Formats: sequence, C-alpha cells, structure tokens
Amino acid sequence: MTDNRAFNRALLLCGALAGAGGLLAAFCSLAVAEAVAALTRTEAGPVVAVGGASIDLTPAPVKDWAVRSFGTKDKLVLQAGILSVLALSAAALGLLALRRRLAGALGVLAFGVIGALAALGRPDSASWTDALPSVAGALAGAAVLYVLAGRLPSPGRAVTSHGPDGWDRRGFLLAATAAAVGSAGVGALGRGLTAARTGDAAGSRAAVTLPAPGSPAPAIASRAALRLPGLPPFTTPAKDFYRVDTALVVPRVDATAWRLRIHGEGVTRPLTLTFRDLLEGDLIERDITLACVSNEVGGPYVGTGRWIGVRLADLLRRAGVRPPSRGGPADQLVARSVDGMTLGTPVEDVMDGRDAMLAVGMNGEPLPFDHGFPVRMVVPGLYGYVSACKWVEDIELTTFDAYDAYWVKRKWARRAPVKTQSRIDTPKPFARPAPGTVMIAGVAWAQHRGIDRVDVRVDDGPWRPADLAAEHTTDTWRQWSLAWEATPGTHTLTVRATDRTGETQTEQRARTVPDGATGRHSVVVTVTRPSGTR
Ligand SMILES: Nc1nc2c(c(=O)[nH]1)N[C@H]1C(S)=C(S)[C@@H](COP(=O)(O)O)O[C@H]1N2
Ligand SMILES: [Mo]
Repeated sequence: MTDNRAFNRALLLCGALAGAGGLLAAFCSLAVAEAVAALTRTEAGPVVAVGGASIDLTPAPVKDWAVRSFGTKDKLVLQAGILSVLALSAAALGLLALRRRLAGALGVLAFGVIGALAALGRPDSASWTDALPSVAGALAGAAVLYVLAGRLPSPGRAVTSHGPDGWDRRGFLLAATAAAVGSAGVGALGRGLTAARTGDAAGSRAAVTLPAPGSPAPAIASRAALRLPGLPPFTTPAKDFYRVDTALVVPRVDATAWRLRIHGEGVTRPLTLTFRDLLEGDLIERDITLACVSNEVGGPYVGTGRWIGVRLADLLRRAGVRPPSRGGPADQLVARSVDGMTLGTPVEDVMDGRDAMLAVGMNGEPLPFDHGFPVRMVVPGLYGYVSACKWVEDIELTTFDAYDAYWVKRKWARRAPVKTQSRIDTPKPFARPAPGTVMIAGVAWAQHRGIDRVDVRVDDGPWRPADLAAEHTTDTWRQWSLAWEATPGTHTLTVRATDRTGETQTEQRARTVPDGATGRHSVVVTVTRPSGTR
C-alpha cells in the first residue's frame, strides 16, 4: 500500500520533471533560434517560418475562413497555435527521453529540420543560411534534453528505492538552472539585436518630412463627405484602415538603406532608386479607395486613403518601358516586397494615364509600417492583391505567360479589376430603430469608373434612388443616403449601385475566389417603438 503510493508519487514526479525538461529544451531551442535569426534574418526564425509556411500552404477557402473568423487577429491565433503544438510536443519528447534519452534528443532535432525546411521554402528565402536558426536551436535544445534526461530519476529505480530519491537531484537542478538562465540570456540578446534593427527603421521613419506635393489632391468638398451618424468618414484614418497581408512580423525597413530596382523585359535603362530619389521626384497626392478581393459583400476590407507618391508610369518611361499597346514586350509588372510577396499588375493599366503610384505617404504622414513603409504601390481600380504591393523593393517587367505571382499560384485570378459594389453602413444589421424617419446610408465604389446611381429597396418594394453625395473623383468611393419612413415590423434593406459604364451590380452571389465577391448587401432591421411608449 505505502509502496504503491510511493511508486505512484515517484512516477508522477518523474513525469512532471521529464515534461518540464522537454519544455526547457524547447525554450532553449527557440531562444537560440531566434537569436541566430536576429543575427542573420528575423524572418528565418522557426516560429515565423513555420507560420508563414502554413499560411502559404493553407488552401484559399480555409484562409478566407480564418480571415473571416479571426479578422486581423488571424496571425496571432496562428502563432498561438504553433506555440501550443510546440509545447505539447516538447513535453511529450521529455517523457520519451525519460526512457530513451537519444530518441528524445533526436525528436528535438526533427523539429529543427521542419523549421529549417519551412524557412528555406518561404518565398523570401534567398540563401541556405535561412536554415541556420532552426538547426542551431534544435542542436541546443537536443543537448539540453539529453543532459537533463541523464539526471532524471528513472521510474524503475524509483520503485526499488522506495521513493524518488535515487536520482541526481542536485545535478538536474543545476543543469536545468543553467539551461534556463542561459536561454533567457541568449533570448534577451536576440531581442536586443532585433530591437536595435527596428529602432533604425523607426528612426528613419521619424526623420521623414514629406515635401509638399507638386500636384496636390483637390480638397474634399463637404458635399462629398456627408456627416451622418454611423457612416464612416470619407477619408479612412490610418489606424482604422483595413490591413490584409501575409506578414507574421510586419517588415520594418530602414528607409535610408532601402533601394528599389526596376528591371526586366523591355527595360532599356534599369533604375535603382533610393527613398530620397522618390521624395525629390515629382510628387502627386491623390485620394484613392483601396479594396481587397477577399472582401465579402458588405465587408470591411475597403478604405480610402490620401496617398502621396510618384507616378509609376513616369519611372517606367524613364526606364524605357513601353506599354503593350505601344509595342512593349512586357504585359505584367511584378512587384516584390522585402518579405518575398509578389504581386502582378497589368503594365497597360499602370501606364494608361491613371494615377498609379509608388506611394510614400498616407493621409499626410509617412506610410505606417503596417501599410508598407517606406514605399508601396497603389493603383486605382485594381484589387490590392494585383496592385498594392507594400514594402516594395523590386519591380520586374515580364509577361503574364512567363510568371504567376503569389496569389495567382493559389487559384486567384491573374487580372482583377475592382467590381462595382455598395454597402449599407447604417442602420447596422439587427438594429431596432423607432418608427419614423430613419437615415439609411453607406458607400458605393467602382474605382476608376465612377458611381452614377445607388438604389435602395425595402423588403420587396420598388427600388428607390438614394441621394448621392458629390463625386470626389472616380477613384474614390461615393457616399449615399436615403431617408426612410420606417413602419413597425421586421424589414430587409437592400442596396445596389450602378457604375458609369451603365452596369448595375448583379444580384448573382459569387464567392471572393477567384476575382472578387458579387451580390447585393442587405441588412435586416426590426422597427419597434421603444419600450414604455405607445
Ligand atoms: N508585401 C505585401 N503587400 C501586399 C500584401 C501582402 O500580403 N504583402 N497584400 C495585398 C493585399 S491582398 C491587399 S488588399 C493590400 C492591403 O493593403 P493594406 O493592408 O494597406 O490595407 O495590400 C496588398 N499588398
Ligand atoms: Mo487583398
């Protein structure tokens, strides 16, 4: 009886110590790996690499679902998931090492191989050195586990010695403490290195003064920017601007070290530009509404920014590029970002006179890091994934036949002009307004074509033309409103827009894949007298 209890207690202690040993080994692995990554390339660290690789490998519908369910927290959820799997596996490897030291250590190495393969397989991986963080981390972790396991009580020994005494308690504690302190130190060193580097980037951003653009944007008339409760402002503040990208760690680029290369087919004079070159160029300022192809009907992934930048067409002409319509050999411009993302844009669109630009400013400030500092592309009329490359560092002229960009390899369309859409912003779904006059209002967009008409329907009633706010430019969304005499009951409000080509938004529902959702936004509200009144 006593023996049995002692045995169980010993077993439990063994298990707990072994699990802790596994976790400690994992902690040491990650600390060493992230420190080596800080020395070589932050993005090659195992957590970011494995996270990035899982984003790359995730089928588009699942990715869509993740973005829908977790919104901008999707990446946090992913990282938490990876760390949980790691912790569980580490504890399991610790238990394995209790019986088989070598097998436990080899298990840690296997995780290193996974991390290394993920890092090497990322689109931004350019060198074998990207394997180093994972390999170094795994070696350190394997060594820690091997040493600790050698000092653990073995369950067998514990039984015969009537309790968990027959083990090198001192040795285990010493080794564990050394590993923990060492890992924490290495981890702090890595953090420090990364902080110094991002400090350079932040410093370079703080030092930017945007020159006054030679071609400023026209002022936004009050007739174009309605002020109605529930309707978002015409210009979306940067902090509220939607963010969609694959970056687990937002790239922090030092603008003073940044270069942009323009090269490829039909480029007779390849260019390498600095950030200063751009600031000293002919700057234009334009209000442009950006939309994401992943935006569901009625969704939030659309926003209007006031962008400052240089005309991309000017730079391309300087480089000797001619559009296909004038005999140029390249029909696709592939923009590549510092994190390896590639986006393909039709050269014809960029050079057809629209305000396609390399933007350096957003809403009067240097670009926020989240939105592409120091430089991003913005092209009116095209979904972001085929035009709006953030943290851009390379522009290559090629053909659609020769190269598929990142999202195109993942079943999204090669070409994707923005589809005409409209959204009801107020009232909100399931709102309970009181009977009487209710303001229905929202936005409609058909960038580079313009919105000519918006209609609203209550239930199955007739379409009624909404009051359109003045058009700012064809490249921005257009606000609309309609005063509705609401009667008690549950009602469905539906909106549809007609663009300047005369096309009215189809009611046919289409998914976001491959080239943007269609269908009409509707909102269900219940009109009720506030309780207590009659
Ligand atoms: N480097 C990089 N640029 C990118 C992306 C990305 O994942 N990486 N996503 C694109 C997509 S899909 C969209 S919709 C826009 C969104 O820009 P925003 O995050 O500034 O709103 O950026 C585009 N540029
Ligand atoms: Mo997007």
